[in-house]
Amino acid sequence: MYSRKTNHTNHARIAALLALALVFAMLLAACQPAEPPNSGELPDTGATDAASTVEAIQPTEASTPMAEPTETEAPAAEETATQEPETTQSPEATQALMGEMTEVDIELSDAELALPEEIPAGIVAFNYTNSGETPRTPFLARLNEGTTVISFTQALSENPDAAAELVSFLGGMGVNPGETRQLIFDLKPGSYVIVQFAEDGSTTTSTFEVVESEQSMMAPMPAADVDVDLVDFSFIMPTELSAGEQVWKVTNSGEQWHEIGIVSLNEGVTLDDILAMMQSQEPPQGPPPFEEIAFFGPITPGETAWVSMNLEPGTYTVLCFIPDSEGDGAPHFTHGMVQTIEVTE
Ligand SMILES: [Cu+2]
Repeated sequence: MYSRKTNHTNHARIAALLALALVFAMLLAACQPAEPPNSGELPDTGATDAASTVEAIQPTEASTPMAEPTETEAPAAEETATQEPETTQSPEATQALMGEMTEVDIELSDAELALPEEIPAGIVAFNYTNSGETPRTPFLARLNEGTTVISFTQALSENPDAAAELVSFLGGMGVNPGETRQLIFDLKPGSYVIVQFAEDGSTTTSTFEVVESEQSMMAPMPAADVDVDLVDFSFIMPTELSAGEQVWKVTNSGEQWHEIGIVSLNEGVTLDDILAMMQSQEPPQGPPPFEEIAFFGPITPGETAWVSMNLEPGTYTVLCFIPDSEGDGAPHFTHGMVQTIEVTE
């Protein structure tokens, strides 16, 4: 099995990953999804044919189960739209032409993020750049109906359990120093927050409004190289992938929140070792059990995101660390939400 060299400087990154898992273990303990799954149905523009794209990249994997487009029968949730007759577009949200997706460049830092006040609804790309010294993970969430930015930030500082019930998470991604990562979402009108958890336990919340815009709603869905369907409890995705820049279309078709942790297990490490490490109260001893390669999540049921991945050739383990909020509270990977993937040139 492919294994990277043990690198003790990875301790901090692994601590950060586990801290995230623990943060969300805390957030989600005994906490059911705050809303019934929203309709995951997205406008069918006919522009995206993910299945044939993947088939073209991996002709031998044509029989791999692919994610089906999510269609739930639940009525679409009431939108918390602030319906304004005129859309005042911030100069920071770049929307070049009619029908093109909006792009927002975001410089990650400890301070509140510089964001446009308003972003047009529809397909929006967030280009996160980390010019700092430490890895960062900005989490995007939509405030549920009746939640204000003030009530959310208050809840976050007083009772994270309560705060988690006030939002729908669209997903965050680990961004290493020097990297720019793109995340694309299909945003409904409403109030949004980007939350960052610092290693000292403090949080930074940055806000923006998504407003209706017929122009941006016409943007087609991005093309995807890989379809990933998150269900309770497994990853429905190809097991053989191509190295290099790939767009993963990630949909949560389950009933619980999910996330994607991509790690390289060190030799001899088992899932039981990772579980024991997560449940241990002791500071980590010895070499870390794995190297964190990439992270995306958490994502609320019914939501879809397009995630830019850039994997080197190798064997990786894909894990969901979110605790089973309906069952025993153990991380989803202990219930089967774990998969080995082979990445080749
Ligand atoms: Cu999960």
